[in-house]
Amino acid sequence: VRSMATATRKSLTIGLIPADGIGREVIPAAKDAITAVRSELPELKFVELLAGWETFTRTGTALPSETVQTLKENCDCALFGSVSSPSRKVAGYSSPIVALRKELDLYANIRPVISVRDTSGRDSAPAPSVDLIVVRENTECLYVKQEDLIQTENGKEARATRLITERASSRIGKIAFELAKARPRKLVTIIHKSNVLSVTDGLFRETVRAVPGLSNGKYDDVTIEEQLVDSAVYRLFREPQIFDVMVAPNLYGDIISDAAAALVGSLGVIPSINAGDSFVMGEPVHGSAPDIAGKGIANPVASIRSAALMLRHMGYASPADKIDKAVNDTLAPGKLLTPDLGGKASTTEVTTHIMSLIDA
Ligand code: GGG
Repeated sequence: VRSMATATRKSLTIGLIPADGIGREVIPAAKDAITAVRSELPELKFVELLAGWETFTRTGTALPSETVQTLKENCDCALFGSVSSPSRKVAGYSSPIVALRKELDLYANIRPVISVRDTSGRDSAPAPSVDLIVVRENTECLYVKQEDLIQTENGKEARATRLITERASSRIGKIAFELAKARPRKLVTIIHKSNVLSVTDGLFRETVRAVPGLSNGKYDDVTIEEQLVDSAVYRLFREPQIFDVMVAPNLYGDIISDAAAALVGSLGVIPSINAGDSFVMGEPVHGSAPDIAGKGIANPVASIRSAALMLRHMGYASPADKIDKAVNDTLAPGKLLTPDLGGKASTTEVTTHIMSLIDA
């Protein structure tokens, strides 16, 4: 979306936060991919940082202040792996990724979903080609996590605050229009449910719709459409090719991007960046996958692509292109795939192959 000044940078310090589960297997692969394109980057420095459920169980905090301080003071960007937050409330625990996005004001979660090849396995009905970006607001909605549980005469009652502000909706809207402007189809679809949530989603919808009018004609060539979130999911599965840039409040964006991943074979190939005005953090969309953690079969592609997306966002387009090309050339023949894509390859085999193509 925007390039952070690259010309003057003499070194690039990248915070690595593998966190939990397969994050520890795929973030090293992303580090290797960045290292493989080092000749096109300033001097690289990597800093390993702690966060996550395992860190919480050992230290009593899921996001040590040292991690946040190091990111703010010493790092130019970061890569986050995946976190295994428990589904029940645990005293003193709070999701570190949600906290980090807020702490660093990484207000835009940008998730491109692109099909590389037909992974449906059906010769007669190939999967439709998908090329869309989910732009998810990253700091508010239900993720402000203001929840209360009270006891009433009829039993327990739980409430959550859903925060939607004009400021956050406007800045995420700008990101969506900026991305759409640079794409061939130049289409922004606003995802909401303002027929029911007319105040909160109504504000999101109106604010995003108002962005072009406040931009001195900059986005006049971008078409705006809108879809109720339920209908958007239906149409996403029926005719994904109708979408280009989908912009959504936090929770809808989270769900839609996981759903869209099913259209391109696996969550294991979907990258993202968490972007703010002065910092960017790459992050695979997948979670910590405890069922396969430690088995060496996690798909490294989402993390490697997240590294490329992060570099591209910072203005390092050429090394990002090299990484993306090596990933696509690895996936396209369909021969070297991890089990999530129907193959038998290991994390190391896929990573090594991608690296060999970068070096070629
Ligand atoms: N890399 C994405 C990720 O870790 N997803 C799992 C997730 O969203 N977890 C939220 C949490 O555990 O706090």
